Amino acid sequence: MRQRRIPCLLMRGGTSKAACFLAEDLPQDKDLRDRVLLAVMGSPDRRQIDGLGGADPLTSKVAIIRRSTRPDADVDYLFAQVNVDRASVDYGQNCGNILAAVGPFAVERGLVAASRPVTEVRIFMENTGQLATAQLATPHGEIDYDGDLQIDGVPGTAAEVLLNFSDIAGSSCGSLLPTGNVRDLFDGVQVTCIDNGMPVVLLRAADLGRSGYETREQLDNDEQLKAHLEAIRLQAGPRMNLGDVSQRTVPKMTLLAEPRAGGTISSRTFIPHRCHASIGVLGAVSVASACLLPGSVADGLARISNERDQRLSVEHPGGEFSVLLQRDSQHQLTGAGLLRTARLIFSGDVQIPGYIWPEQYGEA
Ligand code: NQM
Repeated sequence: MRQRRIPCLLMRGGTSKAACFLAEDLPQDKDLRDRVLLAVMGSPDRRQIDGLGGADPLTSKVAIIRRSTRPDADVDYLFAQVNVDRASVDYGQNCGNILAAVGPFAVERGLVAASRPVTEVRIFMENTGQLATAQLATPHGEIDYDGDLQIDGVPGTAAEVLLNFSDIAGSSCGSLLPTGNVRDLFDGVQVTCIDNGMPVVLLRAADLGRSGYETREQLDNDEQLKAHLEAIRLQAGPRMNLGDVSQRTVPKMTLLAEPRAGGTISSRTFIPHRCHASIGVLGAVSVASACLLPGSVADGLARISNERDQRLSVEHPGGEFSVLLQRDSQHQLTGAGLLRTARLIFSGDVQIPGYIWPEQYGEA
């Protein structure tokens, strides 16, 4: 059977990597599209030997982008988390790291014209129905990927991509504190359930008998801890208005401890079953937001000052992640900004076996 070729840009966005597609190049039938995306990544397979995926949730990602019909956006971005070892594709979460690649993709593919010296791309994030803006360096009327910004978790330096979010509270759960409480008790452990862009359950590492400074590998091998976290997650999910989360990638689980590298707080995040090498973008925004909430489980661990616009540094296994949180005069959160980098790694066609997308289905 004839193989299909689908135009694809392989891009790094922040500390993650994704195959990026124009929506019109993928099948419009959702089930068929999912089978195609599984074939793109080589899932289900622990090693993803037969696809582009890197055998890690952070490199088994897809961005589907189209020109927006909304007056307040230039492009629509649908994020897909392709499971590594299960035949499923999850659209129930957003991804702020891959968001950093969406602006460059839009310019590369001609969806947005570059202006000099900076191009702003307004992005509608379809997974959560919210807006973000990305500012890109385009000094010569095209994307300049080279620059001086170093972000922890990525070797070398690159041009900065400034991401801004105005209203992301309750992105998936409907409100910032979806259980209605700043603290809840599950299995005898105090947690804070929060959604400021990403649903996260926060726990004090010490309450689980851990330091919170363990390496990613140590935590990934800690089966007892992972079973305990999953038991709490399954109880927290419905209370966070996420329903049964046994097959979902949200909420994420984050262990907190006092900062020990001059930051605001120390974190270890499970996404949700493997420990993150660093921390997700919107996950970090949720963690930083909890640091400002009196009574949260971060209260007492976080080192904060009390200004209105604040830079909070979330320490993670690979360094730190800085989030700028904006608050109004009543100290309510009004927005968040942060810096990422992106890289166009490869531009070409990904080949899909004919038996996955047979000819009778026609073109995209
Ligand atoms: O929280 C991983 C990542 C992410 C998501 C995850 C992200 C975010 O690091 O916005 O960026 O939490 O599954 O790419």
